Amino acid sequence: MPTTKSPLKFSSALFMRSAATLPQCPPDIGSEVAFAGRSNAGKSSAINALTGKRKLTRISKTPGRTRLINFFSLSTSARLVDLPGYGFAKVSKTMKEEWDRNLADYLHHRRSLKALVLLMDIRHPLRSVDWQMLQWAAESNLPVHILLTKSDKLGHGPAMNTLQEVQKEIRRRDLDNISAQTFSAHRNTGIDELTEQLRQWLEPNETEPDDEISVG
Ligand SMILES: Nc1nc2c(ncn2[C@@H]2O[C@H](COP(=O)(O)OP(=O)(O)OP(=O)(O)O)[C@@H](O)[C@H]2O)c(=O)[nH]1
Ligand SMILES: [Mg+2]
Repeated sequence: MPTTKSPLKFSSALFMRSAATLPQCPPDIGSEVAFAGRSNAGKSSAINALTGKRKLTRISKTPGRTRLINFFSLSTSARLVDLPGYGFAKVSKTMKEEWDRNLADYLHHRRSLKALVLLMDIRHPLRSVDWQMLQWAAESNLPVHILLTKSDKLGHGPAMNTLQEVQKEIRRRDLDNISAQTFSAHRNTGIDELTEQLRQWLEPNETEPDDEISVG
């Protein structure tokens, strides 16, 4: 069967649709990677920086801007997903509970979800909700790539120290399949590393042998 040999082009990302609930999501086939994290962490900004499209997904100074699950297609079978921020408290309790329920529903039941990019403001990494997400991902065998965002807010030295601290803390908790990097959407730093990780997750495996190797 022919496989796509050309690498995924993030600049050709197209908005597909927004969904409030799981049944409104696009068909659950192919592969997708979701950008998750506390409200205001920089999820939408990271997707815009990655795709080089400043207006692909909405950014605001008002936390809670992304209220729906937004899907972007990269190819016929690969998608990026911009999730609403979790832990956002400035809406009514009922509304917050409804968002959290829909988000949990997506995370637990979406079969094409292959991995998470978990974003944390580099000045406030590893809050309790982030640990909950990391714990849940580990239990669900979902790999996670952490972006320590807004790294432009710290100098290079302090940013690297924070990265090392985060890596150390993750090793201490014995969680597998978690990687981390620093990132700045404003300075466009860390994009190559993120692109590389997403390609590994989203591109079809081209190394599968055509012929069966007989053993014995
Ligand atoms: N300094 C700096 N600010 C950033 C960076 N990335 C995002 N921001 C700012 O952080 C705020 C939130 O960014 P968003 O991308 O909307 O964050 P989000 O995680 O999508 O937020 P929700 O949709 O509310 O969950 C905006 O004011 C951005 O301009 C960055 O790399 N550097
Ligand atoms: Mg957003």
